[in-house]
Amino acid sequence: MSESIEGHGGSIEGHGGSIEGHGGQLALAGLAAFGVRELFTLSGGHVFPIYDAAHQTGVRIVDVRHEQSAVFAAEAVAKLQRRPGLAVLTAGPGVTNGISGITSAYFNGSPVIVLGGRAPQFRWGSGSLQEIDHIPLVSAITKLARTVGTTDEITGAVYEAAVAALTPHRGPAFLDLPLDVIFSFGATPAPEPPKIEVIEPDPDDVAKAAALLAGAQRPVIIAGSDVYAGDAVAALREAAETLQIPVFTNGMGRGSLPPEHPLAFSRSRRVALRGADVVAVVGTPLDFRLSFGDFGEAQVVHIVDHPSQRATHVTPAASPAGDLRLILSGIATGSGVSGHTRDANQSDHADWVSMLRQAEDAARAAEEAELTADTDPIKPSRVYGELLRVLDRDAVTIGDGGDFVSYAGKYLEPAQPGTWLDPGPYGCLGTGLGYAMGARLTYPDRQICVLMGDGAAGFSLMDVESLVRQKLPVVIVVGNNGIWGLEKHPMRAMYGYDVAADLQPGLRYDQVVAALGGAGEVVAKPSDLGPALHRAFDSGVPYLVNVLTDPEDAYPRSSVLA
Ligand SMILES: Cc1ncc(C[n+]2csc(CCOP(=O)(O)OP(=O)(O)O)c2C)c(N)n1
Ligand SMILES: [Mg+2]
Repeated sequence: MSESIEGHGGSIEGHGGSIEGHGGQLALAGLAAFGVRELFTLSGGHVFPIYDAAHQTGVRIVDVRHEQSAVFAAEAVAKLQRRPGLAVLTAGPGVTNGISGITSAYFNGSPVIVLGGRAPQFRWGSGSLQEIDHIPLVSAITKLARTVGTTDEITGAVYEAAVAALTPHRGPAFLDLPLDVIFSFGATPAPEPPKIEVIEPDPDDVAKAAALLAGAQRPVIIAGSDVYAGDAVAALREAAETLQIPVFTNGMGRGSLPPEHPLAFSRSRRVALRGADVVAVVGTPLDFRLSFGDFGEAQVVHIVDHPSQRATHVTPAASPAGDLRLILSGIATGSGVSGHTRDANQSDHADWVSMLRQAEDAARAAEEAELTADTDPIKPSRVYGELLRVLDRDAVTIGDGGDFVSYAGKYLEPAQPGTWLDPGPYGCLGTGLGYAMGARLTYPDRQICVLMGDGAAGFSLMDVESLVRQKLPVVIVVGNNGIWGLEKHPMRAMYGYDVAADLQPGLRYDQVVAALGGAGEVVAKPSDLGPALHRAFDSGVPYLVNVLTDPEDAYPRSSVLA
């Protein structure tokens, strides 16, 4: 079979398993087998050959107004679709503008590929435009970072980068392509169909974890992003149902069990962690979101997708590392549990589950007043009370902000896995519109809704222009309290005053969106929220609902920084 893709002055030929073309064509050829259908970028001459290759091969070019949005969009694609998301950044400032996005992908274990331009190597050191060695800048925040030295190597290097990004523990990979390398022509063998290594867990580690969970009286599972990334949601559910273990979730793990599932819990986490005798944390680090793995008297089982992810600051009672499907299935079947069968050892934990259900129900009942609060100014919780009525079960919700997004995490309940995007433990503001772009491209027909603080809005709102131009409608709900709430309230509490924490009150972010070609409106009364949200989802354009919320309202939290 012979395939030919005509390029600008070149062609990519498949003759007996070899491909030829310019550097851009050779780069995209390296990703052909990975299902990459789009690239996110902001124009720069250093990477024109990649655009030419995309243009010729039907890879959609989605261009943005700040490189961080390109990387965040690629990350959303990677997170939601579990395949490489591609960002193409021009040399120098293009790459450095992408650094927060790459770092977020690194913290989130997202398989993002960043292809950077690079000043020509034939006169390296002479002071070419945008000449900087990116590799030292990105080495600490990628799984693989290197400069491709010859045109013939490009396909193989890109392929290798994609395999590295997809191999657990997943994460971003970076290549830069010097101007003289990418504009030249070369030839290379066609890559083999990719095989991603399945990491076999140590059976003794699995047996230890299985025995602890099977023998526990008051077990709890906390499932995080790698459960979704590792396609282990079904295995998680099997383990939870077989052993009757209550499940809490964070990150992309949210929605692994639908909210109505008898073992799905969210509000009673504190009660659960205080009362548990065994806590199994699956596919997420024992970081600040999980009190650093300190659950009082409970024994900790840390289940990770690669040995590198084992916590070093705690000593878990067991820590199986490897393919999460294998580990969770092993736990479900009592794999390697010696001395007794799982059934004989298993209790149904009925009292424990029902105690947690009572705590859960009580917390939910107490929230009702918050969700329906009819105050002036509007309480942020009321925004979520209204959204819960409007959102479809498969809606993708995205959080970008401080307190306003903490409420989103609390009140929005993803009904399916892979429908919630937050910035993850790196906590970078500004993910909002990039994530929305990636989500809209992934799901052309679903509701895509960004929950944004007014402060967070400043980082990416200009990319409404990119969304409008590329016909990617999304709904943006801004909790406009006129402050950097998650900073102002803590600073006041600490110092008795605050600085650098005020924004313009009542700012018309909706008019910004309208000026960029979208639409929007201000909402100042609780009763206007519902109709405004319906108009937003019906509008078919990027639409910003600018909700003026109460600046005195502070999300109740125990710790901000540690
Ligand atoms: C890029 C970046 N800069 C600064 C911060 C620190 N920070 C965390 S939350 C927050 C306040 C967010 O304010 P806003 O988006 O208005 O949400 P609110 O808390 O007011 O609801 C800030 C500044 C951060 N996390 N990321
Ligand atoms: Mg704010």
